[in-house]
Amino acid sequence: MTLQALVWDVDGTLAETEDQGHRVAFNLAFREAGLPWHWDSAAYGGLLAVTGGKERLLAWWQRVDPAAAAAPGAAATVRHLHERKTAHYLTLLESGAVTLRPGVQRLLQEARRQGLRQAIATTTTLDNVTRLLEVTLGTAGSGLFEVVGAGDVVPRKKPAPDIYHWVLERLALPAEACLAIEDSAAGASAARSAGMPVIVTRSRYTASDAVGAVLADLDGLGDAASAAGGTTGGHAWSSVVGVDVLRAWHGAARR
Ligand code: XBP
Ligand code: MG
Repeated sequence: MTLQALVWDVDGTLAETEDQGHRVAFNLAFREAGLPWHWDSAAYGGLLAVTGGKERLLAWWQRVDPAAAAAPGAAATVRHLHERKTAHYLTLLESGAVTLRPGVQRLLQEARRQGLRQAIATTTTLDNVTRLLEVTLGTAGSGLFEVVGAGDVVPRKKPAPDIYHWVLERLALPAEACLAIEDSAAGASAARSAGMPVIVTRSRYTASDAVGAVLADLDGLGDAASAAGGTTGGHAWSSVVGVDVLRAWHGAARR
């Protein structure tokens, strides 16, 4: 089956959003609420094992103060803290704290020119996606994506396949006609469980993730200034990821 759509993850894949974005925003929300919590860069890597900001917050709270995290009103506190975190994150995006990873804009535009359909499947909040696309790609940014699956539209976040199923239903395509671009073990697992072939462009916090079977395991998409590197089909690979390369990998997987 020929490749018809690219399905992009956001955090870690389109942009390195976690360390300078989400983590900073969580800490601002904690300080504002008078909480003595602070997530440093190193500790945050471990916290990412729980996907979803509200879920991550609750898991942390259960670890540091299980009684308080189980008390009535805890869920409302998590919701409030997360709302404030999202507000801080949006402000950070507007300040230019986060930029697209090398090669992302190039591949998005090339895919559009070649008539590939494009969608997003992410765990993060929809407003975060919309604002990231606006500040990095301008007002036409969101228009590149036919379907945006984000956050709480599904009950179970990655590594569950739910968000990929949600997106596939709206694209009205079989999973094998698509290719997911992910950066983490949880993301790769979500796509694979939905039956979608996947490539991984590892990000700051996912360098040592066990990503499982993927069409290509790379350090990025690469650009004219600097090639991407990694492995595909058990062989070392170094070049720039373009639509032709994606079509070849996708085709080889289907044979
Ligand atoms: C991203 C996430 C998100 C972000 C924070 O995972 O797990 O929780 O860290 O976003 P993926 P929210 O890249 O696999 O989609 O706070 O809006 O949930
Ligand atoms: Mg990701």
